[in-house]
Amino acid sequence: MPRKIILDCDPGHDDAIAILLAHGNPDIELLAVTTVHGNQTLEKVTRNALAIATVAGITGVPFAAGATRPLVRIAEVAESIHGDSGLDGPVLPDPDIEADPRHAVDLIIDTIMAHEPGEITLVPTGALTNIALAVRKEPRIVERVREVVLMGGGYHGGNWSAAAEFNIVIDPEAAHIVFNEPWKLTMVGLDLTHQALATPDVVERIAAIGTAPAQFVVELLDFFGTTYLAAQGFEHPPVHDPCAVALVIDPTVMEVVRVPLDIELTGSLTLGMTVADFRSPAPDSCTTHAATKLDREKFWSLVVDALERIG
Ligand code: PIR
Ligand code: CA
Repeated sequence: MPRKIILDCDPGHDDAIAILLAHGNPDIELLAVTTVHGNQTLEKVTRNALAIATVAGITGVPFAAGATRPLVRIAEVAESIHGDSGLDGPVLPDPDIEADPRHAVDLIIDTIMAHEPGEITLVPTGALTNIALAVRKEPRIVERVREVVLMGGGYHGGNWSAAAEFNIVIDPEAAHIVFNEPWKLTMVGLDLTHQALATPDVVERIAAIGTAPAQFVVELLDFFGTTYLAAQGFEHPPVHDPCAVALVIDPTVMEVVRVPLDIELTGSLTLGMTVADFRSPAPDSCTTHAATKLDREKFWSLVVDALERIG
């Protein structure tokens, strides 16, 4: 049985690859794609999501726009990394599908409540605003989802401040809500995703596929590599968001530890830090987990295989 997921994202170069991985992998059933402010404005990332659906030939999956800004803070975008469109690099097609008229929060709630308990996995790869709003609007989703596997945070440090990662720090109050609910939650954070570097051999494997979606990914990675070098000094760009999808597909693609996690809301230097308590053993009540070590070969094979299937 394929794993049913809702992908809540802010495309975004790596979000785009996460959508393609979810669509192209036969062990994933993509139930909905929802968008949230983040890498760019909600309007731009939603348009990007629809353009990605067009590139990949995704039909019959609702795409719905969600929160335009964080719960408390002023909206912040990652233009230095993702460019003015949020998905700079390749020429984006005019979308051939329209956004679902429902708000993302309602689509998330309705989809979860219409399925059996334990059926749906939430995969957030952007700020957690939509997920936090959904929890507050319909708290029963917490016991109904199978698990939350998210890209965000990191126990070693940040990329948007010394202590905090972008998806968490742009809406730390939302992250605090999501991390403190008693559902199974796995943080696929920077500790893990900085091992998923798109090195030249990986880009060559993708280029060799020779299809339009694969070429689209090559162009995404080319732009992402340039900005990641200029803005963050990375020789090769880390491809964060598909890592969360990969963990849902294959639990052996990374090592995960059960560890208490919480979100710092008051520190002047540490706002949005995902604080991990590695004093062991974790208490029985602990339902949070953190990804630690990636099997790079398995991961990139999943990405390449999915792109080969999309054709
Ligand atoms: C990536 C992102 C934001 C900022 C930088 N510097 C790099 C986006 C990615 O889409 C990913 O979900 C997460 N936020 C990584 O911090
Ligand atoms: Ca993202």
